[in-house]
Amino acid sequence: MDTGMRHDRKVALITGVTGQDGAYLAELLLDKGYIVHGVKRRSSSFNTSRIEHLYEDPHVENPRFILHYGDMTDATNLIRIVQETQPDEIYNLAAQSHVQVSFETPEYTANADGTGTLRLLEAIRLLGLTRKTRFYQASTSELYGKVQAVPQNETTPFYPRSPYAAAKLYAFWIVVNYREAYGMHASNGILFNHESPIRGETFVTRKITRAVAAIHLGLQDRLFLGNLDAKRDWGHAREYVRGMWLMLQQDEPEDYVLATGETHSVRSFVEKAFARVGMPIDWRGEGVEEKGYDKISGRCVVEVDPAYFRPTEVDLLLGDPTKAHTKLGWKHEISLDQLVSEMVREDLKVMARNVPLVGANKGLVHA
Ligand code: NDP
Ligand code: GDR
Repeated sequence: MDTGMRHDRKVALITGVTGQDGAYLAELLLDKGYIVHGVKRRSSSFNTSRIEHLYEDPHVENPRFILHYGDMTDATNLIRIVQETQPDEIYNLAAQSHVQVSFETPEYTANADGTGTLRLLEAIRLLGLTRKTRFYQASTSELYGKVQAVPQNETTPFYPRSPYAAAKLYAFWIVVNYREAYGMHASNGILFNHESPIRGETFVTRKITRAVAAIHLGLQDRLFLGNLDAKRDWGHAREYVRGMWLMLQQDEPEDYVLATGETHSVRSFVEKAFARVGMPIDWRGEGVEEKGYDKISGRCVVEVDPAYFRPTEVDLLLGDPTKAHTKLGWKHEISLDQLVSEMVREDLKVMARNVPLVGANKGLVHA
């Protein structure tokens, strides 16, 4: 099968296509007329809910969205997929992407996120595609880790604070090395946190908006969180995938920060989310004793659980996206308030539809 050569359309390969960013990016590229190949993992139950709306029956002639089973830990599999698809652009989004989980699965995280990136770059090189295939690497603001400077831009020193960030640090530099050593068009997008209604349920924003919806509907009593003081630069994923695409359309490969240039605490995100369902939050107590009460009913709805504290935390992320503004013409437009409203609204719809399921899931959101 040589799916890449049958059309004059551009061909893209997305690893991590079943994830938040993979789904938005696949949608964007299909809209732009691309043929999109996606790598998905085999799982014991369906893991394609985010891309179901893009699914095409593989029996139709010349499908434009094609899925391949694969894994970042399997080099021969990646080589075969790259060979079969002959992509013009590869977007490497696949990763064990949860920071806290990386403390529990450090070796796997290094393998998938660090060495996995090397495997893909080697596939391009071994197949003689270094001139044809452009490469996007999902790098991260977690690389900045222990704060060295604020705001953070492309020249701010890295100081990773988790096995996840250390693995992504290797991936960052191996991308730079393949660019310099082999002249590949390979770019790192240093993306600050970006969220959406399809964000993974155990990342803090989605955990909060799901809980707010469930508490509002009487399906859950309270929300347990870790560090309320952590500050993040949160944007909307739909806008960030456009930035990824723009990086690969440039004449020269470079690394870019994508961020909003604003930072907010987890506590402030909680307040904004509860405000959407008419529950103003009153904070009482300090440290692990801190609790959030609904000012109107007086009911406790937020508690701190130290189980969610990380062995080493990233306290403050604030990105400076000036380079992306200037060179890519990329700028975020969706505000944090709009993002929170959209997430709460969508979770209210989901919770209202899945009342029995929500009950069954209580207590399972553990990361
Ligand atoms: P998600 O966790 O939503 O998606 C990760 C994707 O990677 C999923 O499709 C997952 O498959 C897949 N995956 C995980 N392990 C493997 C593996 N071993 N082999 C193949 N596929 C695998 O992440 P996001 O969409 O939020 O993020 C996309 C990328 O961007 C990640 O690399 C992340 O680290 C990085 N990033 C994310 C930011 C954010 O704020 N969202 C910010 C900066 C960087 P499955 O669905 O089967 O689990
Ligand atoms: P992060 O996202 O670690 O920044 O990584 P996450 O939403 O998991 O945490 C953000 C901050 O919130 C604090 N926090 C909690 N986090 C979770 N998950 N659950 C809690 O209960 C909780 N309570 C407080 C965390 O300590 C942290 O400070 C995300 C991922 O998408 C990475 O893949 C990506 O690289 C970075 O964003 C940029």
